[in-house]
Amino acid sequence: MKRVGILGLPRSGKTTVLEILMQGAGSGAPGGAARDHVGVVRVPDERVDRLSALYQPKKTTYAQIQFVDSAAAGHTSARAAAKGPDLFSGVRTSDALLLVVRDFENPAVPIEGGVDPARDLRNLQAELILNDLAIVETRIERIGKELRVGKKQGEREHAVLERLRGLLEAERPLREEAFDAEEQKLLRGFQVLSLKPLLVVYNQDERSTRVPPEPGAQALALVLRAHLEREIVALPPEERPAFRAELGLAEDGLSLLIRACYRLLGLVSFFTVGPDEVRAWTLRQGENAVDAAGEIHTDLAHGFIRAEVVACDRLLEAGSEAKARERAWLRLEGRDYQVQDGDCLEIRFNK
Ligand SMILES: Nc1nc2c(ncn2[C@@H]2O[C@H](COP(=O)(O)OP(=O)(O)OP(=O)(O)O)[C@@H](O)[C@H]2O)c(=O)[nH]1
Ligand SMILES: [Mg+2]
Repeated sequence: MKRVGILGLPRSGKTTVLEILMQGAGSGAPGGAARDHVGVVRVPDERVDRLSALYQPKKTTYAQIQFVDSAAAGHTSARAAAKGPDLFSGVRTSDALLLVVRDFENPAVPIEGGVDPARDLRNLQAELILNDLAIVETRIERIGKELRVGKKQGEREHAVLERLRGLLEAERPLREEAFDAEEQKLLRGFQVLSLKPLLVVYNQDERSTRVPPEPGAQALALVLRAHLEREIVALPPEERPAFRAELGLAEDGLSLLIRACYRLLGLVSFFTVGPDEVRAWTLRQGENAVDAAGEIHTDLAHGFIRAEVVACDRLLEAGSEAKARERAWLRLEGRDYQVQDGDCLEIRFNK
């Protein structure tokens, strides 16, 4: 399951955003700001509904994305100096970041210097870069020591780290850079934050007409009226559309956010079908049949032989796997097959 980490300055609306994502169902564990709140969000998908209508399975499972509401950003350096807890630990292993930026007036929640989302966004981005720089420098120091005592295997890593340091010192987020396969592999181990795809959310009130700035490569920005959206998800589902129409809001905030995360992460959905379960899974675009098998179970990836593939539209049109096979719409694909959005897969594997 893909994880999206929610970050933002204190009182910017992070928890409110998570509550919307949870469709007003509550975000789970109560607790103070320092504690991570986790929400698993069901991804609405009418293809799953249609497959489920066809198979009448015992169970229907939608794709899920996990959202983590982290502790507030800010004061990281002071904390680091005091060797306090890592404020970003909750989002360090996430696949993408959702940055909540305050763009609402609220006298009950004062903000130093007044509401200024562009300033806050700049500060947050700088915070991520500084945090990455600290990681990179610590690692450079350690490898430097090893190199001095004659351990040569760190040379390549050292070169990559020096490149990262140069970029970060120039205040360039790593997500905007191109890295080759070897560098990417190294980077994964560092868990750097400015490399993660970024969704910037301006949390706006009715008065604001600010437009978020161009967020750069591998990033998206959107406007959300979190306060209002939360009121809407607090209503029973059948009352929501009318209320939304009354307010002149087109798409609901929930699906807006989820679709943005899908696009940002370059996600595709694939399905497994049968009388027991119809289920949607997510992969990153470009991932192959073995990756798909691994999402389902590691055993399936290890013993992978072949995948039987049919596009879900075709399967729905044929009405059954047998009829799809008759029409030669089912294909056998090997390990390297790039899974397409909407594929139904059956993995053949050795136990
Ligand atoms: N007027 C107004 N108030 C908002 C809006 N969004 C959030 N708030 C309020 O601002 C306060 C902070 O919102 P939260 O969602 O708790 O923000 P947070 O980022 O999780 O806060 P911390 O976890 O304490 O850092 C709450 O009192 C919200 O009701 C908004 O769009 N308009
Ligand atoms: Mg909060």
